[in-house]
Amino acid sequence: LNVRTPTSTTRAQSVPALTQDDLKKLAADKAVEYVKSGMVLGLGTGSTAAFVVAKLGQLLSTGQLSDIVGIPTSKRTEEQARSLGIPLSVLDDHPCLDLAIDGADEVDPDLNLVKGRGGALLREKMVEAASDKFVVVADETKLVEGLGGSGLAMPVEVVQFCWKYNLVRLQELFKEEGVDAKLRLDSDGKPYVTDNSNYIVDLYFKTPIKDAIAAGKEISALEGVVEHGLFLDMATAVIIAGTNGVDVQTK
Ligand code: ABF
Repeated sequence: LNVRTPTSTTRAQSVPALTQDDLKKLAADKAVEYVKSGMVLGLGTGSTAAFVVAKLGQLLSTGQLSDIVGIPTSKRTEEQARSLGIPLSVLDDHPCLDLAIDGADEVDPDLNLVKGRGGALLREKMVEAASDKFVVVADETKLVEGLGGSGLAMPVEVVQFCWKYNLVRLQELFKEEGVDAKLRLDSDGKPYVTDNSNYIVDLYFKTPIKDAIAAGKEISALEGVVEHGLFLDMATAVIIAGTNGVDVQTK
């Protein structure tokens, strides 16, 4: 696995040919090593984060972990955690978290992220911003040289009211870079509705975003935008599982 100049890197042994799910599970298992009994934990959303939640449930059931409280970042994660007997709470009651663990859609060399293709970006950002440490779990397909560079969506959560007005404004904002803005649809072809009853406009950049900090500020400044999927300077560690092993990159 080629790792781009992280501030610090540790390497585990290499592993034989594994599926993408195997890699996600490897990253998840490594992340759970950061969890200690008594912690208040942010529980991420998505298939990699689901492996984390499953492992936490297993450790609780065997008594290897106790007294943790989970703050789920989506209704899906809440259901999974509840089914595993993980005690749950909300930010209102636990505004300071010890640790959050979540997946990502893109990870750049400075550990900045695109998140939210799973649709849970608002709750993820709220929970992860409130966490003392935020550990990202991903497989190596998520590595990019620049955010927006994967050709896949960078989501923006918008209020339903006049969503098209905001879609056009988002498209205008990135006229120079070249972007396709599309309303996210669910499997029935209806607008996808988030856990917070909003819509999502997905931005498909033709080239990586030149200045992600500026882009984030400009998107946030649009009235009717609720949150965007740029998670900048938030991750304290990124655990990347690849065909050559597991890398832990820290800031
Ligand atoms: C969440 O799940 C999201 O922020 C991101 O969109 C997605 C990653 O999913 P997966 O782990 O299934 O690739 O972490």
